[in-house]
Amino acid sequence: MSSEKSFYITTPLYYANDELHIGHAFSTLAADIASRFQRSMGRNVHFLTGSDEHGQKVEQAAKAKGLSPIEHTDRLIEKFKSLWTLLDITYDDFIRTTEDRHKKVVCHALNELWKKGDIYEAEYSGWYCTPCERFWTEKEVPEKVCPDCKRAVQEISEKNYFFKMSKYQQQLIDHINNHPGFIRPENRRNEVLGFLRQPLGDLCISRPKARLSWGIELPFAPDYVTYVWFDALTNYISAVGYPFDMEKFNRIWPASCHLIGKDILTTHAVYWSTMLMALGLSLPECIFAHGWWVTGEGKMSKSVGNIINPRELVARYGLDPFRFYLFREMVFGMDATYTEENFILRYNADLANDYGNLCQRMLPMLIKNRDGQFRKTAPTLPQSKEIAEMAAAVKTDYINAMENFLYHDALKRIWDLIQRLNKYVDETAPWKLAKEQNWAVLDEVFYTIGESIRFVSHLVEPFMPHLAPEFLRQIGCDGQKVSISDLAWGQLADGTRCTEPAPMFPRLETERIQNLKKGSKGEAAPKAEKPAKVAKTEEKTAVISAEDGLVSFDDFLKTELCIARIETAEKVENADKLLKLTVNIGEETRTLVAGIAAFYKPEELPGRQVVMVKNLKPAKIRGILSHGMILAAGTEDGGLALVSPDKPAKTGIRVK
Ligand code: ME8
Repeated sequence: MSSEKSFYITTPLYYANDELHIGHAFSTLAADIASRFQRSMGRNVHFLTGSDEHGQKVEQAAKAKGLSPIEHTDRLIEKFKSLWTLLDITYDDFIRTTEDRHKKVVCHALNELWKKGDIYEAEYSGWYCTPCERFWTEKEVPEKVCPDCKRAVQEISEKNYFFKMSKYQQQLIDHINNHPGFIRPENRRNEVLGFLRQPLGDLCISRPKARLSWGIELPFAPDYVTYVWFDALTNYISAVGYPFDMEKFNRIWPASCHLIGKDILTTHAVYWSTMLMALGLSLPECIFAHGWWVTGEGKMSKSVGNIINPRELVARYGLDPFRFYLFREMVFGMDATYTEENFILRYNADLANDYGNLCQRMLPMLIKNRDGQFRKTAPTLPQSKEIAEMAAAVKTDYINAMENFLYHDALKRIWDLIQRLNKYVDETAPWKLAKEQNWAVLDEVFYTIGESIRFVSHLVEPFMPHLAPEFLRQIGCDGQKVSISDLAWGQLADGTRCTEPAPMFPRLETERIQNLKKGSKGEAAPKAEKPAKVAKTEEKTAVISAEDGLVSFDDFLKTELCIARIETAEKVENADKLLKLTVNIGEETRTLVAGIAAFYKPEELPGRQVVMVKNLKPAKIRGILSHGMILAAGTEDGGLALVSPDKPAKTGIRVK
């Protein structure tokens, strides 16, 4: 076994209270994609996932089904694992918090902190939220509802055990400041630093058995069980040998990345980090908190009834398109809105048209004219040289993006190459070259295309582990394994013979989109439903205001409007009214600053289509080069409504 430090990646341990949905699938797929990528770079990978099985939520779910908690979790865990098999998740270990190997480490950690005086006993009264299993202070709950889940909280007074979290506050702040990559993305890092500006309280880590019995007993107080978060977080070390197999532990720990959703950032960045400090262990290299998948009704949750079931999507569209879609659509770190229409549009555009079509168009022509053989030639056409150079640049950008969990950027760069390649086919017109029997140039064109398909397929494999090898098979590189770090232009061997292409991504019927729309609850209705009045917003540079008097028709035509799709949105520092947006307008991505922060939260915006003025001179706003304006109008009630198409339009298309 190699003694090299492993790339150790973890997912959250999902609560074993209910079945999993695409949000959970997304986190686990993200860890799977990172693992596959790192393995292809030649690193040892340790990928951990599992289940969080103690606590009130699980106890209540079991009770509702008339089962004991362990009967309930045993059943549910089979479903978790079968979903991971369906999604082809290549995890190395699955830890359950009910396993002995975990429980004894939790007891060890509790004992260590107790002996050290970092856990103490005290009378406590506070406001308790049962579903979230946490206490709030008087000040935090002025309305007596939980700030997280909005349900009623109850006042409870009891003796409990506390972890001296406050003792590590400054050490944690210093660590975050000294390790810029520790909490990612940057907005989450700022959020944690903001949270740490307030004095940090101590953490109640016990629950009296009288109230909750389903948990790990405190080794020094048998009437209590451990708080579910203290229990669950410890999994990241209990699963890799701490403290009983330190040889293994030292090979794997610290984690390269705890991949989590933004909902559990505080527990990881603050509770877990201070627990590790108290135990004298190193902190993970990175905690990456991604955004949420939301639907028209907000974050997915059982109680809202807007759950998207990953099994259904895989059954309908296939595993690889499902994996691809989630990471192409979401800017990792931001929220994204799931709609099936969007899925179909993406599938048809990126997979059926761009990637799938290349083989479909080219390979029959290669078989007909050149006996299916790629003949290796040095690039002579300027476009062939450009593509060879672009492939190398895309690989560098891709590796950089993947090392930093920027999946969206990685896929975007691959698709830049695919789109360039489709253009190359149009420019070089191989069908004409064949007619003219210009074999030398035709061979060069086919080689460039074949080599690019090979290149792209290797890069895309972590996302599409089944279809990418199928593309390789079709171009005659069946079973080819190349470490991404070794991937280089020109490795497609002379004389490689392609096979008859099989359709890879049959176009999805747009009829289904029509049906979805008819059946939909007006999701695609215009956003500006309230009667809009023309209003001037304060940041005139950022949001266009239509109050500047009359213009001639010719003047109006000078303004080029287009459909822009918002990719990311974030607050502009020290500017309450401004949001920095990146928008996709088809052939390019633009950055612009919009004065809409008082009306829209950044997380509500990604995925929305808006109308944008395209041909506006760029302007610097708060140091950011803003290139474009989005249209909005004031509403009767003093709000602001963004102008959007009333059904999904082609991104980038001119508005006439
Ligand atoms: O919090 N979009 O478990 P959990 C994206 N047991 N990701 C989502 C999502 C959504 N709509 N919904 C859920 C717990 N997730 C604890 C964790 S860790 C030691 C203990 C993903 O079952 C995301 O990763 O509520 C989120 O953080 C996690 O599921 C919450 O899973």
